Amino acid sequence: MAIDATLPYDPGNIFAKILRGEIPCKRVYEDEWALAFHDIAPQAPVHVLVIPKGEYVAWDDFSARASAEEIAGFVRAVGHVARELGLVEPGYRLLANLGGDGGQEVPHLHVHLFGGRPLGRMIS
Ligand code: IU
Repeated sequence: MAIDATLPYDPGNIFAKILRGEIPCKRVYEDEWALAFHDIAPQAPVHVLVIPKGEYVAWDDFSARASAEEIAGFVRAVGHVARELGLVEPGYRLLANLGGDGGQEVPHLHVHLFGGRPLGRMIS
């Protein structure tokens, strides 16, 4: 079910549990700022989620509240994962859903990284 991205952060959300190690994930990469893991329902041959370690519901509060260090760390982690997966050539797609109209289902910011096949104009 899509979420309201203006609600306060819920530490009981599933990605918070993954970050705390309470629920397993297929980890791709982790550093001080971010964790990357395979999506459980992949929409492409490569479908990885990259999440910040801080408590942010979505792009909105992350872009408004996160420190420059957190933002830089997260953005660098996304780029690093894509490079490590060999996706720069032939290419990839990043996607962040926000709120009900965006179709966001998990209330912890996550960037989808899609690749491994030609992706067409959009994934909707
Ligand atoms: P969305 O941007 O919030 O719509 O995407 C949530 C994604 O999280 C979606 O692709 C799910 O398949 C994925 N996911 C997951 O990888 N592990 C989980 O335990 C749950 C959702 I719940």
